[in-house]
Amino acid sequence: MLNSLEQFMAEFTRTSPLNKVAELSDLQIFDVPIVGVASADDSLFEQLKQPTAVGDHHLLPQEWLPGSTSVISYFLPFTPAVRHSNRQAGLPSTEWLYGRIEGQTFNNALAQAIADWLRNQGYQALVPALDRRFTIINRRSNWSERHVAFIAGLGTLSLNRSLITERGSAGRLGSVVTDLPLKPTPRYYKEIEENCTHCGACIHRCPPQAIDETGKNHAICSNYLDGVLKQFSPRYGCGKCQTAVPCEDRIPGR
Ligand code: B12
Ligand code: SF4
Ligand code: SF4
Repeated sequence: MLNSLEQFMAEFTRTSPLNKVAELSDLQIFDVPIVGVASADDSLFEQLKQPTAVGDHHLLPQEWLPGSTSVISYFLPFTPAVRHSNRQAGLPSTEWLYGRIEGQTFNNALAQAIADWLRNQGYQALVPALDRRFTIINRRSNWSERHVAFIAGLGTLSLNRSLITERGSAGRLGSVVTDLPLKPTPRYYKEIEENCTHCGACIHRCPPQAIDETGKNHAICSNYLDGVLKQFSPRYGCGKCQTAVPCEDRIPGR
């Protein structure tokens, strides 16, 4: 069943007009996603309620969808055209700005299409990011896609807090909770930041110097993004810490 779903997701990504930007010569935003599965009963979901992880408001899969058994998480890698355009220093490239805004519209459509596909097979499905209960409190959401992807075997966090997958960190994440029973993806890592070499390249890429050897200051990053929004509204973004770095499109050192 997972194979058929992955094929559906790949086809949707290849053919959806939402994954193209007409005003940028039909630029394709994302490559085909990689997919991981977590058991809805994985004890790590409970751990995310700790204040040091995400917080008490982070909902369990069963709180989103009673009776759920699996969480399907995916990473949509940006195409080389989007990634390479953002390798210059300073302001985000036009392609990256579209990747953030139009890219998220496509990401939402993909998540919705997965949920519809599952319902057509007779299963229940829910997209937390599109649910009316979804909220963000002090820059901490009640469904953190990076933490969910970590549990689903897709990759680990990093010095700058991005998730690093086997396709790198430059891309976007999404997930669907379902009562379809699926085999969980084994986690090939043990540590929270295992895929990051702590090389420090992202420290020097960050325009407002939000990153240092100890991690990333979300407030500095967020304030900088607010400034970018003022300049490029309705688009914004930055992602310099995810481009022209060794973890842009791979797990560094592998
Ligand atoms: C709020 C938010 C922001 C805030 C805060 C960012 C953050 N990292 O938390 C601001 C505005 C600064 C921001 C910036 C950006 N964002 Co943002 N953001 C979000 C959002 C909506 C929620 C994030 C959240 O809940 N954070 C929770 C806090 C607690 O996370 P944390 O501090 O990193 O967590 C630490 C602790 O949990 C600790 N820990 C302690 N105990 C334990 C135990 C376990 C088991 C684990 C796993 C961890 C753990 O480890 C973590 C690292 O130290 C998500 C979408 C979503 N619903 O998830 C997107 C998201 C994180 N953003 C994303 C992106 C792409 C960006 C930007 C690049 C902007 C852009 N598009 O140009 C930048 C920079 C990203 C970066 N380097 O972090 C992507 C990330 C993709 C990736 N590869 O990781 C996401 C997932 C959106 C998406 N749908 O794809 N973002
Ligand atoms: S650039 Fe280096 S230090 Fe920064 S997240 Fe990537 S691997 Fe880690
Ligand atoms: S998104 Fe930009 S401002 Fe935020 S941490 Fe990355 S490089 Fe710095």
